[in-house]
Amino acid sequence: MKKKLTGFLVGSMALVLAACGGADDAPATDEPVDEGAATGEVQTIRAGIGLNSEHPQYKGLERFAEIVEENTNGELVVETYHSGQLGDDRSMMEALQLGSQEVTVPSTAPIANFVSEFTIFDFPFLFPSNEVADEVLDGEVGQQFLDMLDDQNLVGLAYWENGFRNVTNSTRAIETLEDFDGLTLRTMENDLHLDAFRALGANPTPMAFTELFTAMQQGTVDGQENPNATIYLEGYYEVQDYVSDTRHVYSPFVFLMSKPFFDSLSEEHQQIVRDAAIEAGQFQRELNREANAEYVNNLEEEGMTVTQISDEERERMVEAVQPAIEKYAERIGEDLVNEVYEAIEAAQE
Ligand code: TK8
Repeated sequence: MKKKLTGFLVGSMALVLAACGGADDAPATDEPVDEGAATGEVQTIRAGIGLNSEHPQYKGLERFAEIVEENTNGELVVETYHSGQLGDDRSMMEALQLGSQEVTVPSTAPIANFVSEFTIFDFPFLFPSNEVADEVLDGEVGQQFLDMLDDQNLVGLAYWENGFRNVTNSTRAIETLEDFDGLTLRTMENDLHLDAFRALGANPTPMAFTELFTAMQQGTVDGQENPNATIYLEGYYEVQDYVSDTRHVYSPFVFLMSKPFFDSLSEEHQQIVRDAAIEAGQFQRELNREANAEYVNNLEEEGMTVTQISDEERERMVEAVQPAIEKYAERIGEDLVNEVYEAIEAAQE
């Protein structure tokens, strides 16, 4: 296990360095609308996220709503909520389990508190590019993880994209491994993120996304880590001075639906919401990649110091987090971990 993981990680590090974003160019498909007889009953889908209405994640949610309402002739109505109006990721997932909310789209990190195998998607430096992530997540391996959600009263319909995460802080530019020393960084509520940032020398503290801006504003934390689109659109440049291009984790979003609600739908409507989540996800991924690539310039214009991480320093970070990765790889199980790594290698051939 140790040899394979180290070998793979160092090997893929070279790919991480060569990684470049790319728009997912899979064309959106326009399923023919089945003019089936309306049952007359209207069911409402309450769809909530933590990011604000400017973020590509919300644009994706609006696209989902359009497709579903059109293809069900209004038999399904989607109410969209943003900025944590319905709660934080964990509380919205619990609401889906209870049936008091129908859709949310969290990052994989908080999902790992419900299905621990999802931790693997937050292994630092796991995915070398957006394209490889798409191929693995949208393939058999990704579906295998979505199937694990059923036991948690959740239905995983599709993977969307949060993106490559970068570190911001208000203390110093992060250019070397040593620059992490002692920084109090907010992390998502995920044990691997805590262990990984401790291994980098930081002082991580888990926190719901909805509390993050205030914590930075009040100096409770020195910094946080998120993709550029979130850093810019949530206005973190108002309370953070430095952003470093660490790209330390590629974060998938998972489009979740309450299983009690999904099971209450007709087979036709189940297929419509599944297809809509996939089609809206392809739209969201494209918007998200454009935003993550573009907004780094906006952050500089807003006064942030943007720092690149050298090949040598990123390699040192990869090595520093290896023990944390191995600890969780043991917990997840060698077979499943190897399946993911082999799918990533196959996607690069
Ligand atoms: C938004 C979160 C956010 C995530 C985080 O609800 O918690 O930092 O990256 O996108 O899911």
